[in-house]
Amino acid sequence: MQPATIIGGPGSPYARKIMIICEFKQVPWRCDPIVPFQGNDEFTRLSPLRRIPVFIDDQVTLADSTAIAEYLDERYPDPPLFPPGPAARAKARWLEEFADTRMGDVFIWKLFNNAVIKPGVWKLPRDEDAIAAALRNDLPEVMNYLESVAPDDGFVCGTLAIADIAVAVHFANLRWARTAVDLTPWPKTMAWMARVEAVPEFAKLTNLGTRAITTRSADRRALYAEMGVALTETTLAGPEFRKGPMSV
Ligand SMILES: N[C@@H](CCC(=O)N[C@@H](CS)C(=O)NCC(=O)O)C(=O)O
Repeated sequence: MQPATIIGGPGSPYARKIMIICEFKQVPWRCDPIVPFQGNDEFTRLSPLRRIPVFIDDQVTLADSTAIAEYLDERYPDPPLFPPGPAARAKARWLEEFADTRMGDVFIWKLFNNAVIKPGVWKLPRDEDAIAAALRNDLPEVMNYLESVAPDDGFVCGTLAIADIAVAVHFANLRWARTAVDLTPWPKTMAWMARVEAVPEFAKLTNLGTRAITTRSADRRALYAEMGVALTETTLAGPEFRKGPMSV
């Protein structure tokens, strides 16, 4: 099978979610590890919202991690990403939506963006006031909700499912934001996250993301080779960084 292409690097929780799912389902993949702001006109054509990940294989071009995950699960049903039964499947979808939307807003846009993207991409200062406000006003609400649904053991819908992956990917970005947040008030959630992050396919991609975001861009090709991740022959990175619809 020709490897599928994932456009977007492992620093993005949404791109990493798709890489983990491909590993989980043993779907061969290669990537063009761009950040969305680097995308050229061809990237805009493939991803009209200028977001990563984009997933391309012999049958589809998709630019949303939820649509990609559902496609991968239908095309490669084993091992399943969704639990059996309508109620459990609905719960998995709802938690994925909560993770993509509310956790994305708080963990990525209010925290990772102000701590890492602003200095790293836009050469602006790290915004400590915005980070402190998000830690005070938003993060506890998200964590309280997760604590109310966190399982006492195992995974939230029984076996590992889309919900666990979609929630857990955000915690690496929170660590990479290097805030002084104390997560001990939410022990059930953190024990659940530790179980998800220990799944080998998950751990492999968290490690790749950690190494990629701490490696200079000139050295990243060598890093991907060392980690056994195939890259596309050409890249959709353009000559300058451009803001997308959600960028601030
Ligand atoms: N709902 C989308 C969200 C993807 C997303 O927001 N990706 C971020 C990177 S972590 C992005 O590309 N942002 C660029 C922008 O919004 O301008 C998904 O699940 O794929």
